[in-house]
Amino acid sequence: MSQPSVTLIGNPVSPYVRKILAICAVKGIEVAIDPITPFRGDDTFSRISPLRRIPVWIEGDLTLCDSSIIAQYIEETRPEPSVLPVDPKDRAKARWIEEYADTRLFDVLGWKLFFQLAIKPRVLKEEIDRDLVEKARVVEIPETFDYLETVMPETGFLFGEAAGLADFSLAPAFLNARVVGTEVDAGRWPKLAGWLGRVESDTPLKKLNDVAMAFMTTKVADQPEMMAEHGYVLAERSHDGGRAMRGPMSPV
Ligand SMILES: N[C@@H](CCC(=O)N[C@@H](CS)C(=O)NCC(=O)O)C(=O)O
Repeated sequence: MSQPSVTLIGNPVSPYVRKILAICAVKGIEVAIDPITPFRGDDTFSRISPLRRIPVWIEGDLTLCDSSIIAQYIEETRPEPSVLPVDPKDRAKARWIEEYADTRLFDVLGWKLFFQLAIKPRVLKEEIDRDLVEKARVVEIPETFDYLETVMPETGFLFGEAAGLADFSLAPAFLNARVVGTEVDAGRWPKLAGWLGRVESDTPLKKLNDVAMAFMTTKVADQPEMMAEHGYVLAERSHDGGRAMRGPMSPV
């Protein structure tokens, strides 16, 4: 099989990587994947991703960091089918939801839960900040879910009958929260729970979440092969540096 013209660096445990892979699935874009964990990136990875973050999109002489920049580039270069609503007001709202997902939601579900409870002990071999986790669970996550409940539709997806950028930005981090014990309580946040159920079962996120789960339970050395077994084309070169190292903006 010939190598796709795009390489995506990053593994599907990252909600930001699943955002991009879901958009690629909707638009039928083939990518070769280098499924590294950012904390294990090599020196070349530091050069092309100065924050040592995933995802990174490489296409010819273009290298892009940041899932929002990548998503926008994909939408501009492969507009069909669009992952944005038609109405300019709705487009702006969709971009706000992406921003909220990438900042506040990931702050609480990603950095304060998953990073503390899974990445620090397992990858970085560092101590968990239990107070931070407790505050996130008791105060910050409920506040975040309260807000999200106000933007959720009764049926369908955030902007209609097809899932798009806003849905694929928000939904992935809930898997990371779930694997460390935090679920959306459907009694307290019924619209959020209903929407999440639909995105996780009726869109490309279903398969991506399965792959993310498989990734988490596979030894590092076997992870690329596992991705290939799930039908992903592997990049010819890996940026895995073989050792754990924090990025310049990883929180404590
Ligand atoms: N704003 C960035 C955030 C990407 C990000 O934080 N990725 C995480 C993985 S989920 C990462 O690479 N973290 C490594 C680090 O910050 O050191 C985006 O949208 O791509």
